[in-house]
Amino acid sequence: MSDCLFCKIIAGEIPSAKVYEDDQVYAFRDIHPMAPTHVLVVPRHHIVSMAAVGEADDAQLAACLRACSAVALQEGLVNGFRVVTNCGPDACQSVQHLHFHVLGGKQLSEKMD
Ligand code: DGP
Repeated sequence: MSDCLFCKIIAGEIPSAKVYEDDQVYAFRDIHPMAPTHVLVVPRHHIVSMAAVGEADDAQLAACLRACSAVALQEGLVNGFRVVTNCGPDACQSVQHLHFHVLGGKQLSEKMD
């Protein structure tokens, strides 16, 4: 989508700190990190959010989860990590392109809200 921030990052029109990529997924460091490792895993094909994955390709969704695992391994998160995706206004989704936050490198909060 031409007006989507993450589509522009994937296309290289906006710079990003790449961590991982494959044919389905692009992953880069969050601009406002909430943990020592905070990476955004994004499908190359535009999907708005988890609410829209019913329309998405199974291989692409599986690739996102595998990429989260690959990023955690690559970042050395041997003691654990968290994967979060915000969906819609109640969850404070701010970029309307499905993405998974991979967080780790410290003891994360028990709170999930
Ligand atoms: P969410 O609130 O779940 O939609 O997460 C969006 C994330 O995107 C947020 O943690 C900040 C990050 N972000 C926003 N703009 C940019 C950007 O231009 N570059 C990078 N690397 N991250 C961005």
